[in-house]
Order: sequence, then structure tokens, then C-alpha cells
Amino acid sequence: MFCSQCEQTASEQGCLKWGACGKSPDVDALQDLLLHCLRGLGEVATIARQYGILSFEANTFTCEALFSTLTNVNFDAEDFIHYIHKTVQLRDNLRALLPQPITGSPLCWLSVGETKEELIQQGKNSEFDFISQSASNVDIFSLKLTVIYGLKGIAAYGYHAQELGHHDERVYAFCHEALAALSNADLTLDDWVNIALKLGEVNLRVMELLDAANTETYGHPVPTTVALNPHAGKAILVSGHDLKDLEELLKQTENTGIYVYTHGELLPAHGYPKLKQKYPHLYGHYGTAWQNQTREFADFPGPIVMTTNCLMPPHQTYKNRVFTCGPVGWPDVTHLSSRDFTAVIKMALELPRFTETQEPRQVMTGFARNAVLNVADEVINAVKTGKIRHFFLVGGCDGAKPGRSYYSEFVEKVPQDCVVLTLACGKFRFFDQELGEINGIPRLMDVGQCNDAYSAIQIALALANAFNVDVNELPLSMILSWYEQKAVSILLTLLYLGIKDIRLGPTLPAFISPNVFQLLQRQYNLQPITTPDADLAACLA
Ligand code: FS2
Ligand code: SF4
Repeated sequence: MFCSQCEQTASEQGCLKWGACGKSPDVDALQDLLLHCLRGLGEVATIARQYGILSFEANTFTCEALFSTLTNVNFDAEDFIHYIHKTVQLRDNLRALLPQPITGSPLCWLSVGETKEELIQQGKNSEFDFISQSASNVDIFSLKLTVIYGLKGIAAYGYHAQELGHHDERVYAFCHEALAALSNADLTLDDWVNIALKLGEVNLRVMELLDAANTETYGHPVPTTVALNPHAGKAILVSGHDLKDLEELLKQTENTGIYVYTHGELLPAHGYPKLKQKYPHLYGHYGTAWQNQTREFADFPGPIVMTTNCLMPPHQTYKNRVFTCGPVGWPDVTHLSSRDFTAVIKMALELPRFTETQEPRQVMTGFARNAVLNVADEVINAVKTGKIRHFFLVGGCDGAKPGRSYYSEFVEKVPQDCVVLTLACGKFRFFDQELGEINGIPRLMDVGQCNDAYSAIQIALALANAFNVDVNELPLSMILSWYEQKAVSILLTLLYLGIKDIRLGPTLPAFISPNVFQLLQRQYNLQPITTPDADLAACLA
């Protein structure tokens, strides 16, 4: 087994015996075989495009299948066996439409085993081949891994946009081309740097697509107060990132007396007018970031719907109350394949209710680009008059490592004349802090999910435009935390945009080789976090 795609990786090389996330070596091997087959599909789809042959099914499937291999999404071997066979079938269907046969490209013709054991062995062999073919140049290997992981991020965003009917053929074309490029032994280090930066560009496009999908469907987020204390009554908890799943559940729970709570990255859903305002039983938020779910899910009285990552190995105390949707999977956990939440609602009505009401507690969310830019004049004025000295974007993933207390300490130490923008699940370390306001502008603003990084980028670009400066000249510092592969694609987008001086932690990706990191340091002054005091002082200098 070899997997180094997330920050939680077990050693400096990667998880080699068992995933720190709970992924078994068998599932890892099946994921490797799936990727291997997707590379073949990528090659055939790229050639087919040259003949004007497009397959909508192959496009959307590529996103779903890649998304399923992202950290903490799917742990079910049977799902991967299905994805592997479907990849081969789609590849063969597309290949049959070509006017000329493809020669000299083994992945376009690869056949896969029948049994689970054969597929696992084939997956192990494919991983071994990929590593040994790349071993001669660690820096190219590092960039290939960066591209594979970044593709998973693009696929996740593409999947969510697709769910709401938004597509861009250019995104699919890039995914297929990049998958095909992994078999091209002639590509140089510079070629791989260019593919990685191109990935950042395409990721910006897919995030734009998702932003349009979310805002056109649910309205632009507005600043919204969200209750953190439970309401007496029956309850369903929804975790992950998928707004469409949440909307369907809200529709089906109308007039049932059930209160729906968000968990983790679904907190920003409360800011969307066509969710919160339309469905008053979208009551509040329960719990914090993904790594606390085993404790939080155990304490929640009702069923739990996991719409995307980050799923942890479910404990027996609540496993029978967990339901998965879309690409998410865990063996023996009920999967809802068609957004029919009847079983969830039935369980919620049978299970105990929240009985006691606690002291009211609340947080604010909904400071996405439209909300922030609506008060752009006030913000610009506050900067010009010296009332706001600096902005910090403290955003990204959370995780279990102790070094992540850096981020809460950092926010606590941000001076009174500075504003903190945040997004993604890393915010749960400080999301309920009372940071007050500057001239009516909140000092802590939740821009949204990791999926809303586009919104934060648009805020930065609009401010740069208003001040007529380059974005790197703004009084803005980016203090990022990473965990999984969406963070990889976002980082590549920021680098593609030429954004410098990003501080990244809590540790640097294991898959980035020392030479590749040096290159990023030289060109972008990308740097690891140090201590909150030292980094704050450097940002404000
Ligand atoms: Fe957090 Fe996990 Fe959002 Fe990441 S809930 S680390 O995969 O997607 O951010
Ligand atoms: Fe290890 Fe992360 Fe891969 Fe899981 S996803 S096996 S924790 S590197």
C-alpha cells in the first residue's frame, strides 16, 4: 500500500500498511486500479474529443469516480469494484466509436479481473508499476502526485456543480488530458510544472462553475445567525458539503415536526436564502469539524446523513444511524442512491428527541462574495482611514494533529484593527469567538465551505481592483491549513493566480519533494507556518 494524498499520512512517505484515515490496503489497491483504468478512459476520451466525439456520461462519471477516491469519502470495496467495471465499459464504448483503432497504448485496452481478489492484486501491481516507472525522478513523481491529487479536488467541485446542472466541457477535457499525461514518459519537469499550474487555472473555472450553480439555485448567501443550541424535538443531522442533498431532505421533512441540523462543512448552507428562509425547520448547527464526529455523532439523538467527506470509520454506538449519499460509502452502512430520505425520516421519528434546551448560543455565517462586496465601500473607507490595518484569510481544512492549535492561537492574537476572513472546516477552532466589529464590519467573517474558496478569491481580486493594486500588494495575508485534495487544487489555483507569501500548515505535503518545494518557495515565497507570533509579526511588518 502507498498513499500520501492527505496531511494525516502516517509517515513522511505516506501510509504504507494501513491508512491513518481507516482505509484498508485492499480498498487502497482498488482505488489504485480505478485510477489506472481512469487513465485509460482519459486517453480514449482525449482521442475521441479530437474527432468531435463527446460522452457526457464518461465526463460526469470521471468526476464521480475520482471524487470517490478523495480522502474520507468512500471505504467500501464493492463500490470501487463497480466503479472499475464501469470505467472499463465507458472506455470500451467510447473506443468503439473511434474511426481508427488506437495502437501502442496498453491502458486503452487493459482488461480487469473478475473476482475481488484478482482486482486487488491488479491494483497492487498497477501501483507498483506506477511507482517504479516514476522512481527515477523524484521531482517528476512529486509533481505527478500533485496533479493526481489536484484532479481529485477538481472532480469534487465538478461533481457538485453537475448535481445542480452546471458543466463545462473544458473542465472534463483537462481532466482526461491530465489523466492521459500520466502515461507520457517524455514529459519533463517543466511540462509537469505547467500541467500543475494549468490544473490551478481549470480549478478556478470549476470553482466558478460551482459558485454559479450554488448562487443561481439557492441565491447569494446573506449574513445569517445560526443557532448552536439544539431545539427540543426530533432531529436529523446532515454532514458533508452537498447542498442538493440537504435541499431534498428539507423538502421531504417539511411538516414532519423534525428539525434538521447541519454538521461540519454544511454550516454555510444556512446563509443561502432558498434553504434557510424557505425551510424554517433547517434549525441550526450541531458539532464542529470532521475529526470530532465520533464523539459528536454518538451524542446526537437522531439519524446522520453523510453527503460527502469527511467520513471517519463509524463507531458501533452510532453506525446503524448513519446513511451515506452520492460517492460516499462505508461497508454495511445504508447508502441512499436516489435522494429518497424515507428511511432516514422513519428512523428520526422512531428515535429519541432532543429534550432539553440549552443556553442559546449562535454564530454568524453567509459572508460570501456578494455579502462582503455589498459593503465594499465601507470596507475600503475603513482601510483608507486606517481603521482596518490588515486582512487575514485563515482558511482551510481541520484535522486531528496537535499543531493545528496554531490556527486558533493565531486568530486570538490578531490585533483589534484587523479583520479575519475564514472558510472551510478549519474555522471550527475559532468560529464561535466574539471578535466584535470595526465600523459595523464584523472582525470575523465566514465566507463558506472549502468549496467556496472561489468566493474568497473574488473578494481579494475585487479589493485589489478597488485599490488599483496587484493582489499581492493588498494588506492581506493568507494563512492556510490543508488536509485533503481539494486543498491541493485550491493551492494550485492561488499559485496560478500568482499569489505570493502564502503560509501553509500544519505540515507541508509529504508528496512535495524538497526540490519542488524550493521551486515554489523561490517563485511564490510559499512558506510553512512557524509560530502565531512570528507569522503575525511578519505579515504586519
Ligand atoms: Fe473539511 Fe473534510 Fe471541506 Fe475538506 S470536512 S477537511 O475534506 O472538504 O474541508
Ligand atoms: Fe493515509 Fe491520507 Fe491516504 Fe488515508 S488518505 S491512506 S490517511 S495518506
